[in-house]
Amino acid sequence: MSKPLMISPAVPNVPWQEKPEGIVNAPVWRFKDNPIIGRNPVKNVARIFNSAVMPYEGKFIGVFRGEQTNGIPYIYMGRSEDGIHWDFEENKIPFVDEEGNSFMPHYAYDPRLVKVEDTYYIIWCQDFYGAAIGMAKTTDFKTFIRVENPFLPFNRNAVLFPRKINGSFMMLSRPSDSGHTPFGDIFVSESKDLVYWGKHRHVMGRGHEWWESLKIGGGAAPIETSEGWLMFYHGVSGTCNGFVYSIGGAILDLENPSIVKYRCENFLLTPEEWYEERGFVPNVVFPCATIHDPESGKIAIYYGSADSYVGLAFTYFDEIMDYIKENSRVNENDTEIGKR
Ligand code: BMA
Repeated sequence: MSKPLMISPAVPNVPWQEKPEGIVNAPVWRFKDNPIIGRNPVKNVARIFNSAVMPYEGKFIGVFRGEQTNGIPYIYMGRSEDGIHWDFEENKIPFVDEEGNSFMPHYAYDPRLVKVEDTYYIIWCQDFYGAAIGMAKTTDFKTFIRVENPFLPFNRNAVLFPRKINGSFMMLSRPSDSGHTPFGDIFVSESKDLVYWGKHRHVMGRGHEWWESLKIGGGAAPIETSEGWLMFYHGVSGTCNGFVYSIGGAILDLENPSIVKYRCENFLLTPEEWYEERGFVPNVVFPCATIHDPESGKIAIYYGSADSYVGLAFTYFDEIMDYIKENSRVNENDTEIGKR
């Protein structure tokens, strides 16, 4: 069988550290200098976590969930030369409406950042009479124009695919409640114009496996490959001491991403290190972005840890594809088209 190919622009400077000796049977390893973003990283922000980054003009740019010292989350911009050391803007991203008037959400968290064609989209969770998906677009990271809220409340964990599929924007999301949501599956919706969304389809249900048996949600923007969309997502287990968030991996059908081709039954990363187990919310690893390069096969995964820090983990494309396929266990409702 021929090797799968990653289909995305070259990024020769993916932040990187080789796999340490002694890590056996685990395709994802942590950066040894984690966390890469510590507490009180910028004026009036106590913690940055659950944030998304991407390559930009030979360097890196990102949108960061900053928990302000008044406890309210908002989105801040950051820039980096190497994807590891970040400088943040002191001011929140100044969202405007189509007419250029200030249009700030009440709060905003868990941003994802995705480039589709020539435009960068930020997708986050905000208040829309309850938790719902917010969205904005920019072409220059100076003007950020809000796009009208795509979905009804309640919803979280939305992320766009990095290209249109059969002429439509595609977005993953996780319908929820407005609280801590003790349930949740991943769905996909499509739109020709980012205004009207439809053809909502079920992608994946919470798993058989305990680490993702309570709820799951989209994470990083899916990576296009010759075998389907490689998706890093989060899966949650409910324990007697609260939720535990782990990172999972799946491969979705290229033309019909509501069909799951492979789904790894093992978590790829689960809280183990102090910065994942100890913090504002213990036991959380929450992926929001990858930086990846088709030539070297390097994939750097950015994840929030313990709602307090940002961590970085790595994998090789061939290794993660093989691991997901070798350990795949798909449910009946994963492999169906998802329109009942
Ligand atoms: C979810 C979201 C995430 C957070 C997680 C753990 O509901 O709010 O931002 O990381 O809970 O607290």
